[in-house]
Amino acid sequence: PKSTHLTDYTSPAWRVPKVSLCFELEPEETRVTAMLCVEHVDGHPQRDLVLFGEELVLESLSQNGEPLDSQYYELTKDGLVIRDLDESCELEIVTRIHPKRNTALSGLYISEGHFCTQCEAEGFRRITYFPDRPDVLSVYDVRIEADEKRYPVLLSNGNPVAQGELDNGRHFAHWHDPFPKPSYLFALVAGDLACHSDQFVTASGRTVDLRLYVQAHNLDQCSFAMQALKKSMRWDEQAFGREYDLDIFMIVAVDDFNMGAMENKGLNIFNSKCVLASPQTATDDDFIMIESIIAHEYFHNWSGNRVTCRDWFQLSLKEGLTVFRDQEFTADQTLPGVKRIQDVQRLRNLQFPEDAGPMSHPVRPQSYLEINNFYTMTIYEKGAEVVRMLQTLLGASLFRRGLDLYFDRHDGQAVTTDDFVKALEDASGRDLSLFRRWYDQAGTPVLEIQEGFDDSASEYHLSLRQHCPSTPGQDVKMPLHIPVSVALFAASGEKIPCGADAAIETTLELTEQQQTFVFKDVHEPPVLSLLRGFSAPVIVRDQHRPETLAFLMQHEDDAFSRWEAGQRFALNILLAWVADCQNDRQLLLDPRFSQAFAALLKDAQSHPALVAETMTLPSESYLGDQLSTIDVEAVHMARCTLMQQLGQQCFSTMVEIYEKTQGIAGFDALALGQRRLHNLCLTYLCASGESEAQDRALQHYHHAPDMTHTMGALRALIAQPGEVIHQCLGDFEQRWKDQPLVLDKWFSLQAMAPWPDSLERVQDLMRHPGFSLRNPNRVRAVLGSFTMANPLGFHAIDGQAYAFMAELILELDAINPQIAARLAGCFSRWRRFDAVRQNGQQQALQRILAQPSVSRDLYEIASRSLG
Ligand code: B3K
Ligand code: ZN
Repeated sequence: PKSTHLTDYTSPAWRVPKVSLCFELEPEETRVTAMLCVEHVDGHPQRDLVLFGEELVLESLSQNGEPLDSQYYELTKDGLVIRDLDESCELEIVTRIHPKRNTALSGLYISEGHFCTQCEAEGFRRITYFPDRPDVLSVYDVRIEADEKRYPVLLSNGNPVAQGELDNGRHFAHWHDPFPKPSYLFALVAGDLACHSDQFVTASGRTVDLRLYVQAHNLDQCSFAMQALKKSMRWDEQAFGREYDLDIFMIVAVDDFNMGAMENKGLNIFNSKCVLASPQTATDDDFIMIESIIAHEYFHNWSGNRVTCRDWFQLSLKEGLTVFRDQEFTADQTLPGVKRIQDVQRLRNLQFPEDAGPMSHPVRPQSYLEINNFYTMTIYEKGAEVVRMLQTLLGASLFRRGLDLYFDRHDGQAVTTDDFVKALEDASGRDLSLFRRWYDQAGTPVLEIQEGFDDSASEYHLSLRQHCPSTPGQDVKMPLHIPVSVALFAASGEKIPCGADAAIETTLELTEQQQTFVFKDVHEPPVLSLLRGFSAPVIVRDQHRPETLAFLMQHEDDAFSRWEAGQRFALNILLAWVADCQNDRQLLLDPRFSQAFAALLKDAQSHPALVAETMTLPSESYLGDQLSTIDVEAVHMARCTLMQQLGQQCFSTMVEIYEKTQGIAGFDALALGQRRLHNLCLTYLCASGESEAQDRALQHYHHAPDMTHTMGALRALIAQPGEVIHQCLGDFEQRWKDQPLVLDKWFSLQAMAPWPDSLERVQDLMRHPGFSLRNPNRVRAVLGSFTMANPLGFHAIDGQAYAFMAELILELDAINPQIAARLAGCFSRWRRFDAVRQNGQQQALQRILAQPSVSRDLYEIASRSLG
């Protein structure tokens, strides 16, 4: 397979200002008649019209109503090349496609009897021959014809124009989208769907119809998503001055979907998992996730749709920016500090390892084989961090001015990340040329610090040094422009002025490999608070002593930094314990940590959410990342033992907190935090091993008023196999076996359970009548959870899980390459393990690559992982 390079980009030779599509829908075979107005770009050296196409049957082709003679076109393996067209003409292309056979879920396919589409990144070429690239923008007219009984609802982008009856029980609908858009934003839905509707009045007073389409039996799970949509629409007006632009905004929920959701213009299509929710079926975390995805897709209407990407190398232009926007939205709805902590955790647990492994790539990659493999943590989460740093450097108001200029200047265009940075430069007057390196340089920078205090001069000196480990294809790294927010604490816990105008917090700008910053008028050796709010996506190397960490846990006023002090403290202990496990030493808890932990619990009443985050120990995968060789058993043992000891030592306090946070209702930040704490205390109580705790958990399960509590009990119990958890799991299955989205929680929990015989259990789950390899949610629930969240099971030393997964991934590849490729990411960290596990994973990757029919998606992941 051939890779695509950023440096090979050339602008399109042909424009397609207008497209009319007519779909004659039938599951087995659908006819698509496409009418393209094409115009050659004056002076463009390329004269041939190159159209992409995949899995299409060409029925006919004509220019201005005249059939094209076969000497003027050529069918290639990637599509269709047409020669000697008039400079400007109308091209009619009739193709046939096979929605029912489309198990890849890209292009037009069927989910639960409904037609739906997924065109990003390159699915439109599976619908018709087209210049399927994001820099070709067209106005779409879409006519859909289908059987009226089976498909009463017919939807596409834009505004509805007409609908009516046809012969033979068929009907049609006609949609027009006045905003020029790239083909990846095209969407069509047809089916027997129920509708939950509402309205929204925009800031300028236009009324927009809002519609949420779901299967009739899910109509009672729509109201939360609708509220979230309205909140998002209002928030984007208030926070960013962005108003909605069509007369109607639709969301459709489908059960079979490769990812979370898709921002098609005016017609967002969602994985039903990311829409449907009621307190009975969804946890607090589900609700928060749903709200943020609704917001994310809605925000794309400006950051992605009105202003889109020139090519797929610019993907983070829309994704990084939109993640940043949805993070800001959620922060505004809840507690900003807690939201920041969660985002940092996500980045560290998922993006840092990606950037430290064989799949590492810059926020703007240089090349790819299959673009669908590049919807990564780096593009999304690191991309959002890059935007956040820009905001930090410019300050909120200049940043906002820059964004306004960006949207204004590029409305209706397909642009690059450079255009984005340029708009920020022009609006702020700042030079961001050095900053641009963040887009091109892969890897997580490491900051090293050195402190000095000059008593006689009353000066505190802080030296910062940056370096970035080399990444595949990038050996030489340049210094980056890194905003480092700092504050200084006096021993009293008061902050010492350290910035201009005696500010108590300041942002240092590190632009060289090493710089020393001098703080004057500092009269005692201060305690440094570094990288407040996690002001840059970097790793800080320092040797914080336990006393300093305990001090910061107590006095920090920046939520992230306070949490961070607790995490570091726990991390130091856990890492020492991993070594102790490996050397058969006893695991003895540093009393300073128990004290700090106990002190933390005192704040449970006032800051439940923050305390809950701080009580949550670093994940096993993050711990593994800190070791030179990942030792899954020792890591698991160390972490479980710390939970056990903390549970034992703080048992009565936790019981107290648990009881005080019982029966909390409501969805405000306080209630969310209290419920989180409630469940977490139960987990610690169970971890203590006291039998009383198990009884409590069983009661908790049986009296759970909602799914948040139900899952709280199951999660607390899952750490230990036994009678109680099996009883609860059996009950859960009976209760929810007909609700696939809820049953996924049951699948996932068991696939993650760190019990012996994990592989057999996973194989059993796959034989469950509710499981199917064809449904991405089921695959993620069972196999995604097993490979990503059950290190003990997946990395079992006998290597059986590796071999099993290799075969399964190949089986899946024949059904759905995107899902197979995602899953294959489980082998990408193989070099980080011991020799036996390295060998097992290498063999799995080689087995995958030995398959002659392997897809491009899977080939790219497996071959890059193997290195
Ligand atoms: N833009 C889509 C992701 C498309 C993934 C294609 N493989 C959803 C989102 O990020 O909003
Ligand atoms: Zn997105």
